Amino acid sequence: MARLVKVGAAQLGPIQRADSRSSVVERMLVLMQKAHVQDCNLVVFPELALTTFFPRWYFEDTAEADTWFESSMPSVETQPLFGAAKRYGMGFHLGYAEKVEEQGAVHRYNTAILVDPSGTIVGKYRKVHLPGHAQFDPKRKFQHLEKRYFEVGNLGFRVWRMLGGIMGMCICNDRRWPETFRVMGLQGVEMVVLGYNTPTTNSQSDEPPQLRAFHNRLSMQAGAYQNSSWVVGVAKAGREDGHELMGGSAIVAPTGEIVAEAHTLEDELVVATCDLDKCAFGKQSVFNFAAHRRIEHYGLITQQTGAVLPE
Ligand code: ING
Repeated sequence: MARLVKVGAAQLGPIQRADSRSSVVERMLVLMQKAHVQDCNLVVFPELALTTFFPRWYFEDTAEADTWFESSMPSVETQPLFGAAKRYGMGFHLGYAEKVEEQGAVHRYNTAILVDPSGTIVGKYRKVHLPGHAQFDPKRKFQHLEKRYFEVGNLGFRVWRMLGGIMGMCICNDRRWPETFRVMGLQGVEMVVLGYNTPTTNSQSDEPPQLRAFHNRLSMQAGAYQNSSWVVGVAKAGREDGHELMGGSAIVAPTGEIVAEAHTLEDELVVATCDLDKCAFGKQSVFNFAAHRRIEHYGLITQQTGAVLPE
């Protein structure tokens, strides 16, 4: 019996600074309803899906950025998403800015959760690879201040049994680092879901947009192929207060092939039926880790952070 998961990659168009969470949740509920009509088992929303991509804005007092964070999940504004999941019997993945008190101190993370079809949060992930910078950088065409507003995630790269398979999560820049997928691959992951907010242009160079779109696909396709896992990458896209974010939401098969892709920069549901059993051949052959990996030669990967050049 094939283990099928019908996935709805729920790309969001732009969210302006002035847009309320409730207005965004309304848009998300429309996408969940569309997914329900198509019998999806899982809906995947982007990174920081409830608000504009606020790390583009510099706040001298970082407490001013707290308006973009969620202090509870579900919250009053997001509760309808959990209700819809339960009503439809459909799981979902949501990215949001998390403000939490732990060990007697307040922490702020770029977070994502996995919610099962009963509307229960079954997994949480906090973004490990924070791109950009912590201080205002006048040399950049625009700011990317994730290192200012978020701490490095402290939950690692875990997997969870859900929807009959082994699910994993990461967030945006994480997809560019092979370690992200490999750590989940070493736990048998069969579907990695991730959201992203990726500027169409580079704040430090004249990198052409089509090259950045290529890197987006390359990162997700490589992660999928090299770990024989499905990968679902979902954009927040379009022009937010004058700043362009790329689209390109995609569902990638364990072979590395893109099976469905967004074609707009708006709210768009991209649907594919993913057979989790398609992961098995790669895991038993070319990427049979137990048979082929040689960890005695991989030491530098965890012993060294930056590159050390030869004499
Ligand atoms: N955004 C971008 C991303 O990794 C980036 C930042 C773009 C870094 C291109 C390097 C190259 O997709 C987030 N939110 O991580």
